[in-house]
Amino acid sequence: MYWILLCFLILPLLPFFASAQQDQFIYTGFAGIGKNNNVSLNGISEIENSGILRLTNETSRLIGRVFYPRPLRFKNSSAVDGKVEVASFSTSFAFAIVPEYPKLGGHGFAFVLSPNQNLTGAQPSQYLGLLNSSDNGNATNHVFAIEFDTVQDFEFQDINDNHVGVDVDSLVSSTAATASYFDSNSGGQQPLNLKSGNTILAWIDYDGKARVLNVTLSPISSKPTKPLFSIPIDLSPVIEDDMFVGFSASTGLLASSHYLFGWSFKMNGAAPSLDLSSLPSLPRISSKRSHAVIAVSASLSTVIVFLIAASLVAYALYRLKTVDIIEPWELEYGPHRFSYKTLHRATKGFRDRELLGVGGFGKVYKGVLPGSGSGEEVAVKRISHDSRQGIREFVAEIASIGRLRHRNLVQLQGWCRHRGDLLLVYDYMPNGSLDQFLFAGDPVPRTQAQTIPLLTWEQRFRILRGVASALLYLHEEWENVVIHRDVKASNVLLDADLNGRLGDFGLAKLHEHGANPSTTRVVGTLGYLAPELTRMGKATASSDVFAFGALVLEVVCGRRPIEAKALPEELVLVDWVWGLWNIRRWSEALDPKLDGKYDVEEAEVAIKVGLLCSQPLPMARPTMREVSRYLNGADTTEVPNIPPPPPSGLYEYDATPVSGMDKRKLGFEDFVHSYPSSSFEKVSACSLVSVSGDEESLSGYARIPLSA
Ligand SMILES: *[C@@H]1O[C@H](CO)[C@@H](O)[C@H](O)[C@H]1NC(C)=O
Ligand SMILES: *[C@@H]1O[C@H](CO)[C@@H](O)[C@H](O)[C@H]1NC(C)=O
Ligand SMILES: *[C@@H]1O[C@H](CO)[C@@H](O)[C@H](O)[C@H]1NC(C)=O
Ligand SMILES: *[C@@H]1O[C@H](CO)[C@@H](O)[C@H](O)[C@H]1NC(C)=O
Ligand SMILES: *[C@@H]1O[C@H](CO)[C@@H](O)[C@H](O)[C@H]1NC(C)=O
Ligand SMILES: *[C@@H]1O[C@H](CO)[C@@H](O)[C@H](O)[C@H]1NC(C)=O
Ligand SMILES: *[C@@H]1O[C@H](CO)[C@@H](O)[C@H](O)[C@H]1NC(C)=O
Ligand SMILES: CC(=O)N[C@H]1CO[C@H](CO)[C@@H](O)[C@@H]1O
Repeated sequence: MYWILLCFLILPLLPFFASAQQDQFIYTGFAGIGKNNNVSLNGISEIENSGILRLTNETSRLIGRVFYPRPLRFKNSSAVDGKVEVASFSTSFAFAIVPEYPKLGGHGFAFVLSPNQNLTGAQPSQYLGLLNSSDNGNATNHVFAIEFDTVQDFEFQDINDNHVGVDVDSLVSSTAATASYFDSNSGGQQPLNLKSGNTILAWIDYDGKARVLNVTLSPISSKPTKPLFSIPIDLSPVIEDDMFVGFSASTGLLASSHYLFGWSFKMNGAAPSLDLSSLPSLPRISSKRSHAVIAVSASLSTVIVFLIAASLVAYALYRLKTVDIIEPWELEYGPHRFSYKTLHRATKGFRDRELLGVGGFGKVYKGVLPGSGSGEEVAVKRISHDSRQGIREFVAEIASIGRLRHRNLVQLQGWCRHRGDLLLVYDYMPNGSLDQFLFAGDPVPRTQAQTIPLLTWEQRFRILRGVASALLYLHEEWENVVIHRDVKASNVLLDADLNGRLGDFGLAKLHEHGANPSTTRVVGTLGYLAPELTRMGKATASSDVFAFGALVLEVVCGRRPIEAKALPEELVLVDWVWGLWNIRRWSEALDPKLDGKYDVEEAEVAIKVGLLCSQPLPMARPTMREVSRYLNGADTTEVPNIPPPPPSGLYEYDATPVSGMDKRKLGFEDFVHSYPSSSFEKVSACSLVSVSGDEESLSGYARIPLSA
């Protein structure tokens, strides 16, 4: 017993090397490893005192790598019989990804085999420090990687923002799978969140004879019996005789800290296994589990199974007894109340086929209200509310919102409370959301986006006027001031005549009241968030104006407020347009898809309004009343002159606009970071929707027609 322990203690402390043919090494933590002798660090990677190897921190657009310092021999091209076979190899490592903002990774890391350690010319962000835009996909790269990618890049046809992919000389993965692991207890694949901040073990095994590559993940030390994927692949064309092995990670506009806790590798054999309990771990994650705990938990699990069974029975009884419990106070808001049964039937039991979209606030289903002749089409939004506390305020708020009426608002017809869920019934908008139309030509998986026609200039301008008048109504024309808080293209829905209608108004406010009243949450979407909002967290009419400005520019330019695929790499739309305005070349900012067919005066007014609304100082921005007047007048001389771009030279046309974003982000970061880590989850639970290249993670939903 003890000698086993002793081996565990002594052996893994230092890497050891067997014969040249059977290269193998194991790092159980990286403490005391000579930086240049035993591993090569490059980029910003660093070994922390705790023995954790940090590939990147949360600074934007950086690359961090680590390599085993000597190349390993993978094949022998000069073998006599001409049969060039890649040696089998196997590796195992423990990693964690801690994103700067919960749920928004940036960008991921990869296990890599490369002919050299410096990967010259490689870019950060979506390129993961492996390749760049000009050499991506070129077979001369000889770069083989398994990516652990936390951002969905449509450019590379990524399947989602939580996947593992096989990259052969290209960031377009030849095989990709959503991160998950095989759980032998349940006998099925369990989902795994790469950017959860928890330690994850990965195994990569290549059988050179059978030419089969296996990739396996697990949150615990023991290797699952089934890999995540097992694919036939011949690595001989991509692998050169001598290759370096290591890891490369990168950050983009959004960033994550990427950590490695241990790494083992072996040629022609299974890599020595890593034991999570003997590896260093991040301070807030207590992964240490003594054997005693496991023994106790075994017996505990029996108890838990019993408890679950008991509560299932109780739940079943509860269900039998009642479907709808109406509390007295709910009757106060009577007229708008639908019964759960009605909505359940209207949406055919909330089945997935009726799903119109998934947004920050919940799922939206299409429904047909029973009764009335042909049946009225509605959109039903289902919002889960974690605590029953506060649901009364929720409903009061909803009931008052239900009294808002404006031709450019998506009408709320009624509501229903069912246990912890709130169901909101809206008019059905047959033409889906505005962003779907604006970005119709972009490659979009899983929709028939190609069939969506482009919006003409007249349609765009009318939509902008409509949204402006809806916001004016919310801000000034109703009995109370209503702040929308989440103005963005995916919240602008189009009715049958392609009029713009603002949806989701008031909901953001409900989400700012957390279960814990002492915390508020940032609600909004990066790129539309006014700088003061990210600092103070207090939404005002002028933060809505800021978001409207971002929307105007988006509609006029046909680009997202923050775009990863543009210019050098990332484009902050307002910086770019402001730069062009300043040098009197604003017409270049107009959506090229319009093909020059637009009204010059209207376009100039729109751009001016967009910029006026985007001013960093809230006081400087116009009110919605002024905005409405400018748009309706469509007379550019009536719109005030645009001040020069905000100082510090952030808005030059030619310069990479990233530094501008950093400034903006700083405020955001301060805000988010000023909360205890427990409230991070809450922030993420609402609609901190990400930015463009990065945004794809969530904008996928916006492309299915998202009504109400
Ligand atoms: C690290 O490298 C140095 C020089 O190559 C070598 O002497 C030393 O034994 C290595 N340390 C370990 C732990 O392998
Ligand atoms: C990340 O690392 C870089 C380079 O080591 C450093 O300049 C930067 O301040 C670090 N950022 C954070 C947030 O620690
Ligand atoms: C490669 O193969 C040739 C022919 O079999 C042999 O002479 C040579 O030693 C091998 N080289 C290495 C490095 O194994
Ligand atoms: C890249 O690395 C190789 C060795 O791996 C070295 O010979 C070469 O000089 C390096 N190039 C640059 C530009 O650092
Ligand atoms: C891409 O990398 C190659 C080297 O692999 C380099 O020659 C080229 O200049 C790089 N291109 C860009 C746009 O950085
Ligand atoms: C691949 O790279 C090589 C050398 O860098 C270059 O000559 C060739 O044109 C590139 N091929 C493609 C398809 O880009
Ligand atoms: C890869 O996975 C398959 C299927 O589980 C298994 O039969 C095979 O032995 C594995 N190969 C390696 C090299 O681990
Ligand atoms: C452009 C577009 O898709 N228009 C559609 C909007 O919705 C109406 C009613 O469903 C359709 O008739 C239009 O074709």
